[in-house]
Amino acid sequence: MSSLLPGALAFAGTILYAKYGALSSTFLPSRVVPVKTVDGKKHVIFVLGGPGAGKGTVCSRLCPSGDGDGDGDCRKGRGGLTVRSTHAFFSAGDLLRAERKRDSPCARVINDAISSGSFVPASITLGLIKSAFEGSGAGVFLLDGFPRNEDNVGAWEEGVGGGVVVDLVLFLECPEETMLGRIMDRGRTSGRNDDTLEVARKRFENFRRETMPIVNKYEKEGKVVRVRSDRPVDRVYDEVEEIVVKNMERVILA
Ligand code: UP5
Ligand code: MG
Repeated sequence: MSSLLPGALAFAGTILYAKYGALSSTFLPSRVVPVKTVDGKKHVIFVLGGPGAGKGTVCSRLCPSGDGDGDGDCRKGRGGLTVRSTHAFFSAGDLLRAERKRDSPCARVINDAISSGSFVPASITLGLIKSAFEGSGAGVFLLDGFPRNEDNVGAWEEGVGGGVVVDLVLFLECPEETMLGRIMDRGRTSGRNDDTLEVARKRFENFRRETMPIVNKYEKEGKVVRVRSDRPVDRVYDEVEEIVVKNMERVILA
């Protein structure tokens, strides 16, 4: 019974956050009671793959937060992913798109990078990720679309380092023509100004040139788990869920 308490308090804390969205960031973390992990640290799974590989699709299904409070916490997952905020999902791209809508000094830099298919400076992206993590009581984060290049990895290692343990890099493998087809389809309704043929080509080029070396680097460290994502969504999801649940069982204290 007592082991349920941290989860229950974390849940209450995020409800408070939803209700009093204006709570200052210094006040908020004291309300968020973290889920306990085996080593007392936060853990992360980097979810990588080309544009349109299906990163957002599987992560949001693992983590259908859907409660609009912006804390990324996942309380309605299936299977082993239960009602406590054991894990949270953040998409680096979504964090950047939200930030560019604000009247922030970074908005223009973010918009220029996204709309040209290049990468936002690492310090901006990492700042948003760190704030998102700090506002969550989850033990394991699924981080979609980061790190994208050497700069991102350097910023992560310097700014986060061993403070958050990188458990896995979940890499969604998909042929480029399939990804391009998906982006073009989605572009009809997504409203994303980077879902055009011209920008998509640039995104693929940057993915091959800058992101693949990162995947290869983590592969040499034995951290990469590959999942083929050119298959029906349910099959991709089932395989990903198994990997994530196994990792959670290893990391989260009951
Ligand atoms: N779909 C998904 N899975 C399917 C399946 N198995 N079968 C059939 N259809 C499937 O999926 C794309 C589309 O395919 C959807 O319509 C879906 O229904 C369908 P989605 O899950 O959205 O794919 P995802 O991999 O998330 O594709 P996305 O386009 O979001 O990937 P990107 O990596 O290009 O975009 P992201 O949002 O991460 O980044 C956008 C930009 O932000 C970058 O180009 C960059 O400018 C900037 N950025 C940074 O600078 N730094 C960062 O760290 C992150 C982003
Ligand atoms: Mg996405």
